[in-house]
Parts: sequence; structure tokens; C-alpha cells
Amino acid sequence: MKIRDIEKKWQDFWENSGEYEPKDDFSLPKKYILSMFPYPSGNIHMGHVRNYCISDALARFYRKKGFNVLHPIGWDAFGMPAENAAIKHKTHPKEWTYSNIENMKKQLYSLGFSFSKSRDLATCDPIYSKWEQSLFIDMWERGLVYRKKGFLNWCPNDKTVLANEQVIEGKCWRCDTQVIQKEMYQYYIKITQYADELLKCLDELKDKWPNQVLTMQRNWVGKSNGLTFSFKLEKACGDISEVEVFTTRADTIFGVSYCALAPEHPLVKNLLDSLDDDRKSIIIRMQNTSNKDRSMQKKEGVSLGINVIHPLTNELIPLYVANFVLMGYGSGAVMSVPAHDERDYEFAKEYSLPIKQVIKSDVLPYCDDGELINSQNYNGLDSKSARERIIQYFTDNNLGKAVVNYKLRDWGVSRQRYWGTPIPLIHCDTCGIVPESKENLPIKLPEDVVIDGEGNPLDKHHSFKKCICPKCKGEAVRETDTLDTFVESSWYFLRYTTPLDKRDSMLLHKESEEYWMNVDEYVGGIEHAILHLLYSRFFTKVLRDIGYTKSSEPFMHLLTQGMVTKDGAKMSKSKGNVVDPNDIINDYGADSARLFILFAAPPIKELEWNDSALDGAYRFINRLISKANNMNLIEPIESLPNIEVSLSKNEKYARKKVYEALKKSNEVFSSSEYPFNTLIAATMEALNALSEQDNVDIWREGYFILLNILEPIIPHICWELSDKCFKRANFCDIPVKQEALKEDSIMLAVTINGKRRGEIEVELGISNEEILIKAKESVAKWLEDKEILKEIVVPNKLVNLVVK
Ligand code: ANZ
Ligand code: ZN
Repeated sequence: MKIRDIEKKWQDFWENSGEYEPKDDFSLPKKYILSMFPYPSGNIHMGHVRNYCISDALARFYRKKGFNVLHPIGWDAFGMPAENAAIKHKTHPKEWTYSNIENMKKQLYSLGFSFSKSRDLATCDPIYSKWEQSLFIDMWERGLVYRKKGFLNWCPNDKTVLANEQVIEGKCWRCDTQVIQKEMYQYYIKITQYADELLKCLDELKDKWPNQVLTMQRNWVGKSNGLTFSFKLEKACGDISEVEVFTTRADTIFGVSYCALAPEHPLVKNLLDSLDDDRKSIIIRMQNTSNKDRSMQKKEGVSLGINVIHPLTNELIPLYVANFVLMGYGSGAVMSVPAHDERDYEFAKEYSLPIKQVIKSDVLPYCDDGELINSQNYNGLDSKSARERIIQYFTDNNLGKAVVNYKLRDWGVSRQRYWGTPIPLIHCDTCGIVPESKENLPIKLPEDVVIDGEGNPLDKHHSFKKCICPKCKGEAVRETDTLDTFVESSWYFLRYTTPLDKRDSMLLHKESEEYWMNVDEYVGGIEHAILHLLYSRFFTKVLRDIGYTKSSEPFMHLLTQGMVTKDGAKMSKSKGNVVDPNDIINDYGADSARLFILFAAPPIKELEWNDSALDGAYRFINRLISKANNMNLIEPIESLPNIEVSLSKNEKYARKKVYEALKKSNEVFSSSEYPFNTLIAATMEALNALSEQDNVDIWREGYFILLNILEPIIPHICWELSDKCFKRANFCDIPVKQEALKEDSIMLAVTINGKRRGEIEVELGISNEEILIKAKESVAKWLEDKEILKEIVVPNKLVNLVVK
């Protein structure tokens, strides 16, 4: 049979036997192995293949160890590309999405992944929406969702909100119009309420998640302790008479040489009309630049022509607007200390502002802690105690207070698009914003929509919008925003645990959820190190507080796989260096592809595509088949042979290599980064060693073990051969036989006066006298005419002879 036919045969067998479905027996030990679910873009790419090769190896390994394994797959099926495709190809997003899912399922099938198909899900399924909407209402009722105005990218020509990806160099991707920042109502989820817990729980994940990811999450939550206080305006301006600032460096307060406001600061609004046209237009341009773009531009600003008063020195300090001050952080205003802050320094240089040094150092800007100078009675203190003393002074005199600030912002979840989960809220003139009543869920997307890239199609759909207020039963208008697709991916791993037949009637099936959670191993790309993982951790805590789960942290162990590259660059359509998994499967078969991917690099490292290594994988698989044929192993046996004690050197060596590979397999699967490459290398060595001898019993035992070890990696061929050679009997956990690993002899170095002069092989357990005789023989020519003063045997290492 050809390799492709063998593969097909076993794929169909696995499918029909339900071999890989999780069992409902909750008394079994379990493993929940999960790959990040794919977006149904149309075709699987090598990154997907790598992802599932890793998780599939884990899932198969644990099944063989007797675990009940959940290894599900689903589809992150809402989102923009479906709408873009609808605009471009005049298809419906739903059709496009489901046909992509079908196509990708076929591709995954042909790779032989052992997915728990009975737990499949697609997030665009109305049943998924139903429970997501229900959860959203729970959150609304707990005050975890609110509505407020926020800035969005807006294309004035298409009259539509744009996602960040749709803004190319400040312009609309469709019509090239300059994008502006428009303030609109948005729904926000209060992730900030969990900021402290999200931070604290990271400690529990130490050594279980990659350090780099933990650091990124910590920085994203960004907790900082500091002081807020106000500078009085020299002259009040409208209703505003002071400017509040937040600083983490109260110790530098005597070094303030200007203050700066965010372009959106209310005081800027009050002052705007008093400014000349030049300054006005710069401010308006800054306001229309997204925060992300601002952060990449050079520091710029304008003077507002007014002063504030320093609270400790009463000096007059000029006030500026600056593009590096964010309205969303602290109070949207900063005290600037150019001598000790990079941004402040750059800005001061640009606008020739004074630079006052208050921390001792030879270079400026000096941004670390140090000894205070030019700071009145705080001189000589170190930064840390100065901060404490200054904050104390401000609190004691009611001038300011110590505060904790987080970088983490509440999560804006509303999107003005069609292909997403409808937000289950209703606008009623009498009752305000009311959640839809739960028995009316799911709110389904209407299918008869025009998707043309202008505005939100739902907003133009009258029968969708028209509804009844659940509270007063009057006429009302349905919300037309849909949810950010990150909401769906924040709880799908919980939803997988609920069996299909329970999914209509409940969000989570309690017993199943308790049994399967937490995810034991989560495998995915580093690009999700922040948002997806943070949102998922947050949702798990919210679901816990509502009472759906007892888990606080969803993912017990995280493996971030490296990128797949070719010719030194990430594989991507735009670079034209994509290798299509379909071609590889057709030319080499699934097992070769899987073997190559796990052999070419350890999972966490970058994987450089290499055609000749793929050939190598293909040859190894063929060798495995042909050796089995040559040695007549294909005659199935009922039980494993008993290997007798007296074996030749080569026979012993072959056996040892086989058991070493077995030991390696156990080590690799219990490590935290799963270096499958080392395990594969060990099986290759074992096959070579087996080939150096022709004892059929040793071949049989060797094959039995090698097929076992390799099954998680190249399952098709292992099932085929194990079926042929062993009727698949006992195809499971095997103990490592220590006696096979034992060395019969060891090498000892022989040194004379500490200089290495030779080497001897001695049998284990022989006496020192015998060792010395052998040693002296081996270095006889160095001993001629010499007197031996001392003979030293260091067990298992060396023999040293001291001579004169
Ligand atoms: C004076 C100062 C002197 C500062 C110095 C730093 C160094 P983290 O640590 O990230 O929390 N800041 C405060 N609000 C801001 C805003 N809305 N936009 C931009 N920057 C803002 O950062 C806190 C520091 O960032 C604060 O401490 C403030 O500058 C600035 F030698 O105050 B600092
Ligand atoms: Zn009402």
C-alpha cells in the first residue's frame, strides 16, 4: 500500500471508531490539551500545522498513558475578513465562513490529528451567540459593562468606523481619505476592576508560563504607585482653576520646568479659541491622530501661553500641550522634568525649555533613582525615601494624595460591524438602556443585509432594529453594535467542556466543566501573549464570580510555539514564501510532514523550512517500513519475546538504544518545553543500532517500543505497523527495563603524572588490581625506564600513575 492510502485508511478508522472522543467517565484521570482555535481564513497554513502537531503529540501521548483526553478544535468564526470578502466577492459572510470551515476541516483531517470532534464549535453559531449574550447580560447586571464616549477611527467619506488594521498610514484602506478620531458611544467591559487579581495570579503561573509572557502581561496591566496633586493656574480659565497631574517620581518635583496636557484635556478645549490659527491647527491635527501613531511620532507640542504655580516653590511654570501625554492615563496631564525623563528631555530640547537637575549624575537625562540635589531640605536623601517624604508632606498638607495607577484600560467591546455577536441591549425612550430578556436569546443576525463597506449594515436594517422594550413593553430600538471577536475567544475553552447535547440548554455543563477544567496544556502563538490570554484570564474570573466555574486561572501550562520561516523570513502571502501544507501532504504524506515539523526545531524555537530535512523525514518513515518487512516482523506475534541474557555486543547495544529512546520519550513529555527533536533523534539512533544486528527477538521488542514512542508523532505508520506486527496488542504504556540500560563496560582514562596518555575499556565490577594491570599495559611505552611511585584508581573515571 502507498503511504497516502495507509494514512487514509487509519484516518477513516479513527473517524468511524470514535477513538478520539473524550469519555464521560469522570473517574478517569484527565488531560485537557488545547491548541488556540483557528480563524477560518480558507486554508490552513504551516503555523496551524505546527500548532496541532504539538498538541496532537501531547494528546496521543496521554491517551496511551491511560488518560481521558479532551483535545478539541473549533472556529473563531466572526470578524472582519468575512465582511471584507463579502465586499470584494459579493458573497455572504456566513457562506464564506462556513465553506472555509469545511475546507479547513478536510485539510486537518488529512493530517490525522486526533481531535475530539464531538466538542466542535463555531463562534458564529447562534447557539454560541445565545450564551455569549446571556453572559453579557449577566455582566451588565453586575455593573461590569458600561457605555461611555470614546474615540474611534472614522472615515468621513465612507461614514464608517475603521479598525486599526484598516487605517493605513493615517488613511482609510478603501478610499484613501484622511481618517479622523471621532468621539462616539461605546460599550466597555470593566477589566480594570480585576487589575490587581490579574496581576497577583501571574505569580502562580511562574515556571508554568513562559517568563516573557508573564512579563508582557505584567507590563500591560502596568501598576504604578505615585502621587497626584494639582498646580494652580496663574489665572483661572473658564471653570478650570487648576491642573491635576500624576507622577511616579515625586522625588523630582523640584526639577519641574514645564507642565504638559494631553490634546484632549478639558483645559485645552477652554483655551483653544484664544490661540492663534497656527497653534490651533497643530492641536487639532494632534487630536485627529490615533494614540498609537502619536507614540511613534517625534515629540511635539505648543505653548498655551499661560502659567501654573509650583506648589512647593511658587515658581511660575509654563503650560504646554504635548503629543506624548495621553488623556486616558492618570489625569491627562504631567509635570515635566527634562533632566530625569527621556520624553520630557526630548521635548525640552525641541522647545528650548530649561533643564533643572535634581538627582546627582554626570549625564542627562538621568532616569534612575539617585541622591537628591537642588531640592531644598530634601537634599542628600535617596530617591526612594525622598518620594516617601514628599508624598507624606503632600498628604499631611492636603495638597495631594498617594495613588495607584494602572496602564490597563477598560475593554472597549463594541464594533460597528455586521459579522459579530449582536450586543443584547435595547434602547427605550422611557427606560433607557435595557438588556433583552433572556428568553428571547439568541438575538440572531439578519441574513438579508447589504454589505458595501459604508457604515454598519445592521444600522440600516429596520426590522432588526425594531423591537419591544422588555421592561415597559413599548416600542424600542435594538442596539446595532456587535461584540469584539476577542469576547468569543475569551470563553470558548470553557464551552468546549459542555457536550453537544447540553449546549442548547446551558452555558456550561457543571460536572463536565469541573472535570475538564483547567486546560492542562495550551499551545499557541506568542502574538496572543497579551490580549487573548489576558481577556481569557479575566473572563474566567468573571465566570467564577457569577458562579459558572470554580477556576480562577484557565491555563495551567502555556507553550508558545515559534514562527515558521522560510529563507529567513516569516512565511506569509505578502512575502511569497509560503509552503502549502496540501502540497506537502500530497507529495510526502502526513506523517513525513509531522515528523519534519517536530524534528526540525524544538516547539518554542523558530522553525526554518528545509526541503532536504523533509526528504530525510520521508526516508526515515520508509526505512521503518522496509526494515519491518526485511526482518519478517510482519508475521504478527501473540506476546513479546523474552530476551535471553547472553547477547552479543551489538545486540546489547541495540537494546540499550531502544530503551534509551523510551526513557527519552518519558522525559520529553514531562518536560515543560517538549523538545520532541531530541526524542526523534533517539529513535533514529535506535533504528540504526537495531540494523547493526539481526536477532529477530530484539527487532521485535525494539519495534514494539519504537512504534509506541513514535505514535504521537507519526501515528498513521505506527498504527499500520503495530497492527501488522503486534495486532495492536498491548499498544500502550511500557515500563523502562533498567537492566537493558545498564552499561556492561566503561571507558577509563589513563594518565601519567596527570597527563592523559591512553584509555581502557573495562567490564563493570572488575577489581582495582585487574584495572591497574590493563592500565599499565595500555601505556607501557610511557613507562619504560620509569619508577612507579603511586597508583590511583578513581572509580568510573580514570587511573593515574605517578612516576619518576
Ligand atoms: C514626573 C516625572 C519625572 C515622571 C521623571 C517620570 C520621570 P508609569 O511609570 O508608566 O506609570 N505621566 C503621567 N501621566 C501621563 C499621561 N497621561 N501621559 C503620559 N505620561 C504620563 O509613568 C508615570 C509617569 O508618566 C509619570 O511620572 C509622568 O511623568 C508620566 F523623572 O512625572 B512622571
Ligand atoms: Zn421601556
